[in-house]
Amino acid sequence: MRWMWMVALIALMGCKSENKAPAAEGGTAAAPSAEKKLSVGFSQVGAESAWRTAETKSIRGEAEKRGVDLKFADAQGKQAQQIQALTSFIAQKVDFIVLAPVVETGWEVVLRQAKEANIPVILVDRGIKVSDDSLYTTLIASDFVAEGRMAAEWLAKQTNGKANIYELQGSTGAAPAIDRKKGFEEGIQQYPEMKIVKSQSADFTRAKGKEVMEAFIKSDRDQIQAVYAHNDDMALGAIQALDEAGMKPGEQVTVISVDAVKGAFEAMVAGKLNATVECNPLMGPLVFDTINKLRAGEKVEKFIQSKDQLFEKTSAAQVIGSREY
Ligand code: GYE
Repeated sequence: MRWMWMVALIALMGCKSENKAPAAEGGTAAAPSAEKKLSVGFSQVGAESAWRTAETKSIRGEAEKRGVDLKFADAQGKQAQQIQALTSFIAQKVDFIVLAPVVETGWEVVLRQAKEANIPVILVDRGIKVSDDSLYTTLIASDFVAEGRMAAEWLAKQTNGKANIYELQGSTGAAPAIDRKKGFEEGIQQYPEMKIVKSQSADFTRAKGKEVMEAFIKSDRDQIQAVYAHNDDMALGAIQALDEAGMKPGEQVTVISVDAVKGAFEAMVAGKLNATVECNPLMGPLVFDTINKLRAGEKVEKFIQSKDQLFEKTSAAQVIGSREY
């Protein structure tokens, strides 16, 4: 009988040492012990768009599926609330932090605290600017510059390289707004008759998209030939404004945006949106696969890029049924 206790004890000692992986150093991470549920703190930007709510649903749904103790915090678009959430996650000694950073800068202090607490930080969908990139483990996102370029190339073909463009920018200081603008401007550079006549932030929301477009129509009605919106929600607001002004969006005015949410496909089927560049929000499986790799002590890429494609209204009716978000 006594020898049986001995075997159990040795086995227990064996599995204990197995769980302790090397400390966080950018590409790998400490693993929580076997009996403790994996705890993850997720700081989300807010719920400003259909895209954002799809991302939240994907990450929360996957956490539930995998039995993860997910602590979720919605920052309502405010960086201060995200910093508060991260500080609380650190105090709660979570195993991992998942952060969708509302803006690019201002994260050094809190990320240094997470690093000192040996908690790896995974960035989702938006990048940050830091002096020391070991302050986060990896970024899982799309290439926003490439999205902007894709939109520009499509619009150049559609308008034979000649258009007065009105741009609806995303939230000021946010990586997708900065990079989608940069990529688009690079893409139209070679077309001297493609001009961004006016450009203004509409905060990635439908309501602001409508408001800013109404102001563009009031001041420049007859000049408006094309609208480039950094996300579908703003484009849908702009389409409403153009419709109410009797300006036939999708025909008289060419409208292109980014995200490829369901609402955009409905607008394309209705002929009011011409094209949208996909940006996949269904990050849940990739986030937790990456966490599992890190728990197993595996290295992961610093940038894990999701692939995007452009959808046009000509094929929207065939595609809409298969869209997941
Ligand atoms: O395009 C937009 C959301 O960060 C990629 O944020 C995301 C963007 C997305 O508000 O709809």
